[in-house]
Amino acid sequence: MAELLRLTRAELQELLSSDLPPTEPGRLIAPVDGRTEIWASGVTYLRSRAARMAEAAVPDVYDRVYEADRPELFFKSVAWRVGTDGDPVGIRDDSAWDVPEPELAAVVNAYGEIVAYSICNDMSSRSIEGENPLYLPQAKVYAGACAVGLFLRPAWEVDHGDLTIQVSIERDGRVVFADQTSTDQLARPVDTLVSYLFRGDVFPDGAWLSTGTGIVPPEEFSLQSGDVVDIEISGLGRLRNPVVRGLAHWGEGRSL
Ligand code: DO4
Ligand code: MG
Repeated sequence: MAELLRLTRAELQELLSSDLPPTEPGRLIAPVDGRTEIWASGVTYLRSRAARMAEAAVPDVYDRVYEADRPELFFKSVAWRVGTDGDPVGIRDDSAWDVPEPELAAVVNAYGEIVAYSICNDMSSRSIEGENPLYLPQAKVYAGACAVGLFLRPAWEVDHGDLTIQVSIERDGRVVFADQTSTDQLARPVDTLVSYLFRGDVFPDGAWLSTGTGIVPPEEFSLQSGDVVDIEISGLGRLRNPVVRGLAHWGEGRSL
């Protein structure tokens, strides 16, 4: 994947139009490798602004960033930590309030061109982020905090401004939360988010930029160990992950 993200969009388009070698049977792993980084955007939907202002001890930072020219962008994961469909996602032992964030992800090459779209689950601790915005990295970056779709759809095949994002959370075989939104509710153009990411940094193996959540469960809801998070984005497929609490399940050398 990193090699593909070192191509220009035109080169990739040409490559994908030719006959590709057949894939070998085997377990599919997350389509992120090498020096490719995962970044995320925040407070790009009204729903996210409202939920964060409600939970936060310092609410006005969310209001300000929603209105500002400069978006909130934060580092989410290096490649080796990223999970994919079927892998567990984590909730922290020291967190009391946890949610998935089902998001459209833009996959960007080394030249800053969007070449594909996929799904990202930006798992988040609301209790840690809500206590103090300076705790954001601990709320967002931990074992099992990031899972992405197994498949990428070439950007030229997708109308990314009109995709339905759905999530359901199952507990003991029952759906305990379900909701949906559309990317037409995204307050900022995706290419503007990408251009801010590339303003002050270089990504020799490209980057994924998750575009923020438009779905936040109600305040009384928190994920539990054993839940299953199921995210679907129209045209981009599905990402299903069981939830585990703490580090006990994350064995050494295991793909996260
Ligand atoms: O401001 C904190 C993170 C916001 C976020 O992850 C989102 O809006 O999706
Ligand atoms: Mg998010």
